[in-house]
Amino acid sequence: MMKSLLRCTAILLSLAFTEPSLAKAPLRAEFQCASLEESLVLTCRVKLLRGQQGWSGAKLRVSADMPSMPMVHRIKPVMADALGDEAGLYRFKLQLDMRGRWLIRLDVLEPERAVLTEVMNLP
Ligand SMILES: [Cu+2]
Repeated sequence: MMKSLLRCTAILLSLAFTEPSLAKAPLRAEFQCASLEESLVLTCRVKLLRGQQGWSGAKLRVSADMPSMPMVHRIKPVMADALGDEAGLYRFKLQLDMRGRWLIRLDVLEPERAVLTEVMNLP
């Protein structure tokens, strides 16, 4: 049933624009996404990490765009939900409107601002 299981544990660079402190470990996110057969709904878990520590309590907004088709898609942003069973674990569901290569954008809104991105292929 889970036809396309997209796994990604890439280390993402935080495009942080508020934290000048070099003492802080970088923020990163590990995505695990899946879509049901024929479906354009991408269901993801994301683990937010500060160094090796799961980072809980963040407010996360998720959106997506196709790098190859800028301004064409209008994907409704969603807020991620915290999954209480593990520190730093969140989940979200994105309704996409096309197969192909998507750039998932994670906006960390609280307690500090950062942007994390990940490329996902919806085959
Ligand atoms: Cu497109």
